[in-house]
Amino acid sequence: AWKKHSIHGFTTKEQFENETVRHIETTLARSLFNCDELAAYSGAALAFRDRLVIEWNKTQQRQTFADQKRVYYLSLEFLMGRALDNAMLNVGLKDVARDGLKELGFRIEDVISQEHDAALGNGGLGRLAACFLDSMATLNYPAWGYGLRYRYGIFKQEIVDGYQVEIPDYWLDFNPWEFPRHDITVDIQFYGYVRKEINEDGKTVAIWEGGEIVDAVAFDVPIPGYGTSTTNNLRLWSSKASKGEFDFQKFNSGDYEASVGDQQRAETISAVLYPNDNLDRGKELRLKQQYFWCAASLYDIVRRFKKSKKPFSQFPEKVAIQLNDTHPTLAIVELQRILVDIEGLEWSEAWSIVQATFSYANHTVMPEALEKWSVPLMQNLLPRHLQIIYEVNMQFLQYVEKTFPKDRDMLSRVSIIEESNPKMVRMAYLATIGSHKVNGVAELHSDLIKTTIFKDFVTIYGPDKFTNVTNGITPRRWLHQANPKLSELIASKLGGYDFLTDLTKLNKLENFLDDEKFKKEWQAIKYDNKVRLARHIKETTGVTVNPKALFDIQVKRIHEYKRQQLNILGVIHRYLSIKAMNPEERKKLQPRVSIFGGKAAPGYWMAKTIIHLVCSVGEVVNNDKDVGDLLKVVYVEDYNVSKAEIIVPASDISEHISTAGTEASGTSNMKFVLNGGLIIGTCDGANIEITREISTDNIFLFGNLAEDVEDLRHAHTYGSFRLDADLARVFSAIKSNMFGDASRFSALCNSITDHGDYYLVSDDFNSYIKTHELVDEAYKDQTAWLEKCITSVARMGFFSSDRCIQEYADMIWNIEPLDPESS
Ligand code: 26V
Repeated sequence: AWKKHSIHGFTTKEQFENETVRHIETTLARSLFNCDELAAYSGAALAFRDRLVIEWNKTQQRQTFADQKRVYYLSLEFLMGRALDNAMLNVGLKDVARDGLKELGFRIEDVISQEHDAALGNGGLGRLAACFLDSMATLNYPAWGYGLRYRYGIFKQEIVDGYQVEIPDYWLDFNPWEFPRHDITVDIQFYGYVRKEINEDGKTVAIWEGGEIVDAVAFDVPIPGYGTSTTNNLRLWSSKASKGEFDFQKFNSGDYEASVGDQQRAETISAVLYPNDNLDRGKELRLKQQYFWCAASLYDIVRRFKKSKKPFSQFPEKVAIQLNDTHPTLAIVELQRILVDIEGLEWSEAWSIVQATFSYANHTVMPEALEKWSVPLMQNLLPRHLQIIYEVNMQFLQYVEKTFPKDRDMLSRVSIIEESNPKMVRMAYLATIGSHKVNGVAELHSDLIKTTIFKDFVTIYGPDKFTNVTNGITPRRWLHQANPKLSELIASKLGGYDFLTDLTKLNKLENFLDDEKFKKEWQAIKYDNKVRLARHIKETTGVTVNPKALFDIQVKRIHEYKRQQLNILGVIHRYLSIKAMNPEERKKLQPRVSIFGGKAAPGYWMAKTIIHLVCSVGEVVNNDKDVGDLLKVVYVEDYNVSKAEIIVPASDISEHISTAGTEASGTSNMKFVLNGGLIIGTCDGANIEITREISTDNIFLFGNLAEDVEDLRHAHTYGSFRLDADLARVFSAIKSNMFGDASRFSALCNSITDHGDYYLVSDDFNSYIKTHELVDEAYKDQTAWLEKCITSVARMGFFSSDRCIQEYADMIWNIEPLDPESS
């Protein structure tokens, strides 16, 4: 009887217009007479949302019915960016929407740009999670994402007088892409104490009592796949005071300040994304966030499994849980607690289930980013979980002692508990012990973790537990959406858009390297993309840049290891060279625009100093009449996903210049090459595999190798090192107050000249400068340059996140796709 009521989404322009107008007039209760771009966005978004919801419901039903194994991707960050453009393209109705909006009097680009980015992440790790969701849906995998619904995403960055200023990012005013599920709430317990009790079977059981309860409320976000009706779910948890806990007594007795205080404390848990990446500060609220989200997600997953009435022994056949870094490691402990304390399983049976369920991806080797939680903090907040961690550790250490009796130091090295003061829980070790697979995110990185942080664990478990899955990016957002003209040109040559779902098909582009018309079109598209970025730069910074100049771009979080300081010191070197030239020499120079963008963690003082140096250099260089178009230096404010969609397609060369061995993978390197830009980079992270795919002819590599870093650092510490002469000149210029009061930059300069140059800026400086000269040289031959770009794009197939998800699915999760057409 319900069948005849089943709803279908719009497919024609007229239907789209009807739906959009209906939403504007009824859902939003607005008159069409004062319909602005924001209203048009809202109406269009709601029209597309309806379409997604229909497929979303069907997908969830289908997946429940099929009863296959599902994967749950636990990530504290999902850097989604905008949803409307993506929904239009994935559903295949962007052209319909463009025509419809035009008839209603709007340009589709203006409508799309009304949307606020969903910026629930810091950088690469969060964007990777977003690309994975896209690929999992596109490949029809039954997959859910679980995260936190932060009220404030990553802060908005303003540059004021050359300094970063942070503005809160309140993004939830109007968010048509989320569905509150007030019926799906979970009680989450904190603090309290553990009591032991003998139950009726004579077994000792642990009972966690007391403390406080906070409610987790589910908000669901539909994740459409490209060219498939599969629409997966991203579930984000929001915290609120539990009904039972909210103190009406206090409220009624007039002490509503205290009562509202309790409420605010509860809501604080999901209030804000921590804006650090790569620095662990061990704050209690962060641990609360982690447990809140893990406990809610695990409750949800176990509840879903229990509906199937299967025994828990089959849990790992139905459930795979992927940990995005160590942030969700408490989920391991929570599942063990549920199985033992609540479901009554034997410890060892429960632990086998846990290990078979979880897998852990490591995203950094930088020691300051490795999570550790103080034992007293955990004892207070999660007393039962700490007991479980101690028990897991004891059994693990007993095994290690038995297996490696000769290595007495091994026990203290591999113990989950670091014997410091206070004692610390090492989350990466716990994640490794509780998982059946551990992976790094690029080959070099996966090798490095096996020889550094997890060396002993390779000895203990054997090498097969550790594997590599090189990161990837979704070609839907990072080619088709960000660079529609290039995507169209490629499609015209390859006979359709199949490359968007099988990126290796790009290799056929190499057949067109002699096609002059094709190459002209390619070049024209790059130029248009540069004009678009130049316009953005003009509007936001006031600086005029010449789109004919070489665009040299470094956009990513600001961090010493990523070495934006190397870049800006190189720019100063270029400036000094220009100043020393006569007009004849200057004429032969290749004009350049050096473009920087990225946020510094609010407490990361050195990173903020780097931003200030870039802005100060820009101030001088951009106003120097001797220089003109030969060099411009700009800082693009508030780099985020939607800005990346403008910036990435406009690069001639981009910089991926981390100290060798420090950048786990990098993913923007892939985005830039896929959009027909070349890169200058170190032998680090995925740069190495990009080189292998596209060949050394098409990339500008420089600098020392990871294997030499230790010795070079040693040379700095023991004084057997001399500062590069060019770099010394750059420092003199800074010290002469050429870029304003030099004292503002002294800590930055001293870190290189006096404090060990940990990131090896001086060691790589000469090779960096020389390599940039090669770039200038190569750019002069525009035909050869263009051929390098096209060849590189043709060889980028490997870096699709589809390939990456396929590897996770086959090697780690052991899950099968569920084809929507087959049922
Ligand atoms: C760590 C921490 C430490 C505690 C405070 C908050 C916080 C937030 C994020 C992180 C993650 C650091 C690791 C990370 O972001 N790794 C990046 O992962 C990318 C995706 O695999 C990879 O491309 C980058 O090279 C890597 O730096």
